Amino acid sequence: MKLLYQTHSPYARKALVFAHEAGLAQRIEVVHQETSPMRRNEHVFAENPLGKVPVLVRPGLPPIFDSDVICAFLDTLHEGRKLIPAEGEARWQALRVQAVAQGLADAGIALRWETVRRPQALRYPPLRDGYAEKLLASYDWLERELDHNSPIHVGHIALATVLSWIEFRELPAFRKNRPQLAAWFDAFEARPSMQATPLSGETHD
Ligand SMILES: N[C@@H](CCC(=O)N[C@@H](CS)C(=O)NCC(=O)O)C(=O)O
Repeated sequence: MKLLYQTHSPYARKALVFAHEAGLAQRIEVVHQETSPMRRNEHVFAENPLGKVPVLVRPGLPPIFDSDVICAFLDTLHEGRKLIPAEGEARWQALRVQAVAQGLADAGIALRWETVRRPQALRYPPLRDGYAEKLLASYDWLERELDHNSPIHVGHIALATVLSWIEFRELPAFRKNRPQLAAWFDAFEARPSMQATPLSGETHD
């Protein structure tokens, strides 16, 4: 299988870290692709009509996107403990943490448009502030609601990869006054799956 990937995408890294945690990384060839809504990438559009990474290209089968769906598919390919719990409250907790992590990535990208990506004259400060507020409220929620001690699940993977990206892009900081979240993240970042997938590179708009 090939993973259309970007070394500075939190979503792509989430899929790859999931593959490492599931013991599937050896079966995946990582292919770097630059994407931006202002820079059409034909290789990516050929597999995903949204023109976004990650995409999992499977031999003889249709490509799979987005990162949530790739993780769900990968979880069917291994015999170990499932990283997306099948039932009960454990399932809903994993999926809601994943939803918050996805929202953090979405809001973080939107915030970057309003701070560094859009030409200065087209930026809109009230929108910037609204996205920053979503980040801060989500950090507070995570400090209260994250299940630090449960076995690793897809929500943890999505969260660690997005928090790492938030620090990489110097978005509003999450550590101050959130000791539990910070300690959990530091421990997760030391895992081999995270160490094997460092972030690098700039966005090309
Ligand atoms: N919901 C998608 C989001 C994917 C996404 O936004 N990827 C970015 C890279 S960080 C992208 O390729 N953006 C290009 C574009 O918006 O055209 C997922 O979870 O995979």
